[in-house]
Amino acid sequence: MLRELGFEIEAKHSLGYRLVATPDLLLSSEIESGLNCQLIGQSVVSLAETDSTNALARRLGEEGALEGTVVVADRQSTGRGRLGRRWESPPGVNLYCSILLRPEIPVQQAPQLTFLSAVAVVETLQEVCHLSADVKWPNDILVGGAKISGLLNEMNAETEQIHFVILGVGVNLNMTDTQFPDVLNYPATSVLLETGESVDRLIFLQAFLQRLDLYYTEFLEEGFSPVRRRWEKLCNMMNMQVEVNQGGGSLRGTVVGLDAEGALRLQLDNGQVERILAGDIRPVKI
Ligand code: BT5
Repeated sequence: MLRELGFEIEAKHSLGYRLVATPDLLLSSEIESGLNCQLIGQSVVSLAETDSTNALARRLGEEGALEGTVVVADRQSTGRGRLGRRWESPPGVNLYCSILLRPEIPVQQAPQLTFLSAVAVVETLQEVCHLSADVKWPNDILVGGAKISGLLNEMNAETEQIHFVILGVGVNLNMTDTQFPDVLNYPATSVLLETGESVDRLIFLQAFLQRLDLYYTEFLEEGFSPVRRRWEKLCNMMNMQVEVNQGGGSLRGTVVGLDAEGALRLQLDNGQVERILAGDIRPVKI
């Protein structure tokens, strides 16, 4: 069993076994121990493989799992992006995790939670990896224009009531060049590719969960404003001319911030400010 999990074990006749090396595996007990959180990480599920940590967290949520339950997998067989897109999830190198929350907020405010995880990922990259990243609306984290992390938040709700929200977080930590597929919609990168140094996934995960816990408790007490201000500081497309592609058509304007519900505020040339609820944005080259 231990060997299957990647532990290196030396067996000597009559002397028993000696553990030679522990892999960089994310074990629930190790994640939980030393975690200093109020709400997040009260229960941690860590698996060698699953289809998608978001899908598993949703199943656990439907079975009544506690607020703050964290699901982590070493590998995802069908890691998910938005709109049915795929998230590359090779084993042993990255972070794939989902956090289940049960906030008592109106349904239309649920998208605000995406920005909590975005800010927490960027600040953890800075703290643990000394790497500067910025946020791209709505759910990307970029380093020098290349995607290092993607967020996928899902909700289970009725008209007026949120049952739970799943914050899905993928961060490319130790992924190498050859582990990226040949064709991606946008350039992608990892911490290892950017800094030349590999990251201890356990340390990264714990630092991230602690930061997220801090911001989530602040959010429950003070609302969206503190997170919104932090996110706007980390967004390098603020005050920039962008094009928003919304499937059917596209819109041009200047990014002027987030509104109270997490929609992007885009000022059009005629001065009118549009609320953008979904879409892909890219800077307009002048
Ligand atoms: C996202 O979607 O960026 C959300 C990704 C969320 C992944 C996490 S992992 C844990 C949790 N469980 C899940 O099943 N999902 C979440 P989107 O904006 O649609 O971006 C997807 C696009 O990013 C793909 O079409 C590719 O072009 C590109 N891509 C795929 N894998 C990537 C990777 N590992 N790194 C960078 N880019 C990638």
